Amino acid sequence: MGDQPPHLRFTELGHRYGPLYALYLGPHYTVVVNTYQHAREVLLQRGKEFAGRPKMLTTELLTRGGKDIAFSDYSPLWKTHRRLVHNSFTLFGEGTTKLQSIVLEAVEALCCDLQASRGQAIDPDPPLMRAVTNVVCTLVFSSTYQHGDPELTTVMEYNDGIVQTIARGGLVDIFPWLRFLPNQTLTTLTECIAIRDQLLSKKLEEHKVSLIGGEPRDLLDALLQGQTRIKHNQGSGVRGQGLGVEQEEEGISDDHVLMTAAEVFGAGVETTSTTLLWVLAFLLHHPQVQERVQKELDEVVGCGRSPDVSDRTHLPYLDSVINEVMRIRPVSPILIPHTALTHSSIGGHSICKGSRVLVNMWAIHHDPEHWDQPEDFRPERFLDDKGLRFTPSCFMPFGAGPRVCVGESLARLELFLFVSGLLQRFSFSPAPGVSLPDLEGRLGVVLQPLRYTLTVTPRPGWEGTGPLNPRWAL
Ligand code: HEM
Ligand code: PLO
Repeated sequence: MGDQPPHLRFTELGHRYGPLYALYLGPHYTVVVNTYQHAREVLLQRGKEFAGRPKMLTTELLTRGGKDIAFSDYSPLWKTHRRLVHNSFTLFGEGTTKLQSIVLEAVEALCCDLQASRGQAIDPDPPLMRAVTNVVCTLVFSSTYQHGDPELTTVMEYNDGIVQTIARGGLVDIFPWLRFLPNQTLTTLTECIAIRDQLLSKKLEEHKVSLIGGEPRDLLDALLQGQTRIKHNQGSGVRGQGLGVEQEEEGISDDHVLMTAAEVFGAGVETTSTTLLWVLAFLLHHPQVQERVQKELDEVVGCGRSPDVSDRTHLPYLDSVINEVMRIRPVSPILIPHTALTHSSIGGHSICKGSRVLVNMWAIHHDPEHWDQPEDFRPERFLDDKGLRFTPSCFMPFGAGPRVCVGESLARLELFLFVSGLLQRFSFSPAPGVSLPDLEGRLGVVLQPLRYTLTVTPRPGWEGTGPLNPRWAL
């Protein structure tokens, strides 16, 4: 049992000791929540009381001491910062067609990449990673890269370096005194962060020089404009909005803008690419599900045009497949650790200020009290008996409450456009003679499937190579 990944170990301990228990992880008193009822208390009913984050060595390094959103502790400045990011997303992306066209372009490029495999077995990870990284690069700082661009390679390499070391850095975070030992992991992490910061600082400086008023070109523009607006308000002494003196002095610094860009980058790439890899892995195991999605796409979209967001309401089965994948393999199975900001309670048990709280979303998504045969992959559980969408409230892959994922709508848009675009054009099957993907996965910074291969077959009408086939020019 010692070798089990944390989400499974915490679930098993719940079966043994009851669903709410506390343990010491290194020196840290940690409460583990395994049921929907208790998760609702922590995330929603008393969400504010549990909206803190613990300080961890690796994430302090990653975020210049908490100048980001995800790993920063609760403070008035964090709240302003989170709101700024939210507004920037809305301003730049949601509700505009810009975001959709960025994603559709990446889907197109990915399809060309996959087409080029010509029936050979391939590992879907690198092309998916490239496509998703390109979306985020365009979204954050308006760069779109061609295949093999050295800057794209740098971005993918440093990101991978951070992912590998942050995951292994877990030990360092639990036992903080280990930081005094020579540690290759920390050295690599520091190096990758330096490369990331150099690249992003360059982008930031370029944006500052070329920034003009009006429509933001990308997220960096939107953040810089928001930063100026907030500074301006503070300058004119707006204290009535709960802005503390400390915040007026601090404000949203360039470091905050830089760390936000880095985080949107990291979160945008890791979570979306991993979810897409899980979708393909489950489709290889369940070819009948793949066929049913394709049938729905053929009926609703056909093959004369690419699927777009306006089709989403008419594709409930496709949505239910994405939901079922996020239920059965949540990429963030124990969310990000929370801390109690004040003395509080869960299920009537008192919880001291400063306690760490882990919400085990894995246990909640596999709780037989709420899900019939939770280990089975059954997208229909997200449909009612009329075939319409149905979302049980204990489905929370993005968390909930004050710390809910800020990228949820972006992620949902991307997942929809990628999955629909891919399944419209291709069928995915196991490579001949190779075993099906392992479905257990490995918990690093996110819960990922182990590497696997598959074969890509163009569907009827999509056989020609890209530009030769008029349909590819849609
Ligand atoms: C936080 C899930 C995509 C940005 C989180 C949390 C989860 C999550 C579970 C932690 C909630 C908590 O601690 O209570 C997911 C999933 C995604 C996804 C399943 C895709 C399938 C994204 C994307 C972005 C993003 C695309 C950025 C563009 C963030 C940020 C936070 C966060 C900044 C921290 C929020 C905070 O602490 O206040 N996400 N996420 N995520 N996510 Fe996502
Ligand atoms: C991924 C590697 C990047 O280089 C840095 C980074 C920033 C934000 C993190 C992300 C990493 C991993 C996934 C996280 C995300 C914030 C929210 C998201 C933890 C470490 C999830 C799903 O919880």
